[in-house]
Amino acid sequence: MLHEAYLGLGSNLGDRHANIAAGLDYLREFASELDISSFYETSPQGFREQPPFINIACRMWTRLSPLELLSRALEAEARAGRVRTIRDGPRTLDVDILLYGRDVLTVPGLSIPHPRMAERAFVLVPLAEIAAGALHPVLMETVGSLLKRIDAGGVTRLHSEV
Ligand code: GSY
Repeated sequence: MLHEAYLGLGSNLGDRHANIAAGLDYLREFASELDISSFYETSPQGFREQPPFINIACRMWTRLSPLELLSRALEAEARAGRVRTIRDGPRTLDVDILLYGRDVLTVPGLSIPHPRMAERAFVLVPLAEIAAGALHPVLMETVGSLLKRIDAGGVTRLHSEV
């Protein structure tokens, strides 16, 4: 059975475009369809003393379970050479599962929907571009409606997918 999942990708170390493009190539191995937002340059949120990020969102249809998808997300990060040092610090590639259909799930290492997505402009702006009508199954609001509630400053559209 195919499941619709939304992922967010980000990079602020090394060749940010290449890191995200490589992450997308890897996702294509197990996505039967992949829709990709534009690339956005975004100011760092959380730990602010770090370089700007490039963030994107994508929608896929996949046969993978949430935990299988998590394991592939971690593999994509590892392939990009990600080393976990400072919490919330710079990274070559970050791959977060944002939504998985309307599933609500919390297990060690994984919460779906992503627990901080509703407060993050770097998530909601790219996501709203491809899925303004997608429902957050806990807040019971669409992505477009969540975006209207936050300050979307610090997010600049660069270009569509390369
Ligand atoms: O999991 C998200 C990593 N991250 C980001 C990010 O991807 N983009 C921006 N702009 N700020 C961030 N802070 C953290 S942590």
